[in-house]
Amino acid sequence: MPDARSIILHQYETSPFSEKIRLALRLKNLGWAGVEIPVIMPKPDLMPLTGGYRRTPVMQIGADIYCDTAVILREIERRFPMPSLNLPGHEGLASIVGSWVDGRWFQASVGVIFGAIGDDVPEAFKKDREKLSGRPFDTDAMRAASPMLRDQWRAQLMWLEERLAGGRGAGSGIYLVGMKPGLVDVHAHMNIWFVKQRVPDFVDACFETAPLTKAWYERLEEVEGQSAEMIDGSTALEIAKHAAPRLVSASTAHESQDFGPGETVAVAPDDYGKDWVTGELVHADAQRIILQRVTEEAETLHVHFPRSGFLVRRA
Ligand SMILES: N[C@@H](CCC(=O)N[C@@H](CS)C(=O)NCC(=O)O)C(=O)O
Repeated sequence: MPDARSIILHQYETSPFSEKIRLALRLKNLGWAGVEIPVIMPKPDLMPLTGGYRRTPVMQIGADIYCDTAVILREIERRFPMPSLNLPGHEGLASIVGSWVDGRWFQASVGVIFGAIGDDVPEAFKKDREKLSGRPFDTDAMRAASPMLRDQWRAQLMWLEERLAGGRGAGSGIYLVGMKPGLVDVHAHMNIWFVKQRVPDFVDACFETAPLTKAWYERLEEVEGQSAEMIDGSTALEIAKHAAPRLVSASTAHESQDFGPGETVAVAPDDYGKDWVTGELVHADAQRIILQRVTEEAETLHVHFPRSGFLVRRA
């Protein structure tokens, strides 16, 4: 049974961003608990924890709630540093690669997948994603754009092939940076996994001209790690309720908008699913913002967001 120190990942099986975290947990051989959350809204057990952030995954450790894979990976590395995934050569570079794969390559992946299977997608899913993105879920347009998106997708896959083939000096090896898997590999794996789940023939065809990437991907897939203990959302809420957030020094130094600790602010993603989460500012630095929220269901929580990709305003 998980406790206040356990990693609880609110996720769903088919979510590529969740798979990014699951791969990191496998590589670090960490035990974790999982809550299978709904693929579409409503998410009644998640909302009390996040205060309105609906995207997937969310990590919980006791009464600390981590929204977005960038802040989740940072926290996993901070709390469980050994074995490290932030190996020499991965520092900083991993976040740069993460930003690329979460943005441009993910958008191409979505187009490739729904261009292929869009007609089989349930109506409720389409409606939910239209609301999330603020754009029509137009399967005809996706099918029409599919050949071009496939080319774009393969072009990005070939960047990995070039990296694996290139440079025989320091830093070259069987992973993207050297001889051991690290955070750069964790990020780069996500879209291949995502498309392979839904359109495996296309990925296999791309692999024919990317043998090093195929071997690299298969090496990562062989890592077993620990299996999750699945719990339900109400158990996760109980764990949060009986835990206290980790102590953190109140600090908002160098804030360009002059926020002070204790001020009420709101945070939202800047791309899609722009749901504002309101709370009392506890801490803000260049990479992270932490809001305190007092809730009926889980008492006091600290909700963590990354800075890049998020907007912050006075509430
Ligand atoms: N920047 C976010 C992106 C997360 C994201 O877009 N996840 C997808 C699923 S893999 C999502 O939230 N879809 C809508 C949903 O699950 O409600 C992160 O890195 O965690």
